[in-house]
This record gives sequence, C-alpha cells and structure tokens, in this order.
Amino acid sequence: MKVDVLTLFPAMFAGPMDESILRRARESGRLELALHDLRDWTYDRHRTVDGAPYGGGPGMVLKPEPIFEAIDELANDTTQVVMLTPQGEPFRQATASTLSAHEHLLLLCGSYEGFDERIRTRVHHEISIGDYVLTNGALPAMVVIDAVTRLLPGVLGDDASSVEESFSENTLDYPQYTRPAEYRGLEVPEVLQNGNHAAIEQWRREQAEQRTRERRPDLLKE
Ligand code: JDQ
Repeated sequence: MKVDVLTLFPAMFAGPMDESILRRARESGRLELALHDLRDWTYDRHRTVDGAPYGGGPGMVLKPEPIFEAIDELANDTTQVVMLTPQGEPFRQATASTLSAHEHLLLLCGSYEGFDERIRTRVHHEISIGDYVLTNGALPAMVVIDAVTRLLPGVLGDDASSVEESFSENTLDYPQYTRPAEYRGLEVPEVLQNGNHAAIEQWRREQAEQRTRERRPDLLKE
C-alpha cells in the first residue's frame, strides 16, 4: 500500500514511523510512506497556508488552494483521500479494515482551527480518532497508518494475526498472564495452570464479557 501524507509538520513522523512493525513494513515494501510539506504548494514569499475565517471569529483556517493543488498532484482515480478532524466519523477497527483494502491513501493532516469547508468536496473519509482536541492532524494520521499497516498481508506474523479477535468479536480481551506463577504475592488464576483447555476457554469468555460489561457496555450493544 502507498500512503501519501500532507502535513505542515513532516518531521513529527520521524520516530513513530521508523520503529518496530512499521519500520519492517516499510523495509519489506508492504508500506510505502511519502511525507509532503503543505508549504511546497504555496507560491508567495511567506509560503502562506492559512487565512482569517470569513464572518470573523478567532483563529485561522487552512486555505483551499495549496490543498487542492497538492491533491491534484498526489491523488488519482484510485486514491482514497482521508481527512483527520475532530468532526469526523469515529475511527474504529472496521474503518481500519476498510482502508487497508485500498492500494493508495492520501492523508490530509491540517493545523490551525481546521480546513476551508470546500476542501471536503475532495475527501472520501473524514475521521476522528477520539473526542479530544489535538493541536493538528499529524498524530491522528500516524494512528491511522499504524492501525491500517498491521492489517496488510504479511506485515504481522501468523502468530500475531490470530490475535485479531478482540474487537471483531465486540468484546475486550481477557486477562493474560505469563511466568512466574506467583510474583510478589500475586498469583496466576488456578484455571490457567491446570491445562484444562475447555475450562480455560470458558473462563476467558466469562472474563472478557465481564470486563466489557464493566468498562465498555457500548460494545455489547452493537
Ligand atoms: C486538526 C483544532 C480547534 C481543530 C487542526 C487540524 N480526533 C482529533 N482530535 N483532534 C484532531 C483530531 C485534529 C485533527 C486535525 C486539528 C485537530 N486541529 C486543531 C483546533 C478546532 C478544531
């Protein structure tokens, strides 16, 4: 998959995109990531990307021209253009799955108080990663890239891909333990140590349900 990112802060992506599974996905060619500075599509001396809002009010808004021109250059008929904003559709595992089926994404990060509304005419998905206000769309773009990349064929080992369950089953994960069986007086539940696989399966299902009921009842209603 090719992912183009349009941002005022391309340097924010160094680090998160250069470690662990994302690094390996890039090195193996399964993820091709290209970062673009929005100011490359400005032509005035001050490389202006923002303007005061029509009708007045606080803050600044991203101008349409640099973003339209960047989209003209970076996107084609097969590109899914994705805008990160607090007004978007909540980002879920199902959204990550939908996006992972496409060959080319263009992520629009944005800054200031958001985008000129006309930019939305070029956008296929408007996504929010949660109900809190960040300073710009770079972190949300990295969240989307991370969640989508691990779904690409060959990116996770067979072992890890079977751990895909939790969210697709609409429950949270069950509690997990590793050795030692007792640590600082904290014991691993007996049932997990007995090797009774039917009992273990039942315990895990009950724990996952109880946890979901207590922490995320909204998931059970779906
Ligand atoms: C931008 C801002 C006041 C936006 C500018 C571009 N889930 C999520 N939270 N925050 C964002 C996404 C986000 C995404 C892009 C952004 C925030 N801002 C700051 C400030 C009103 C709107």
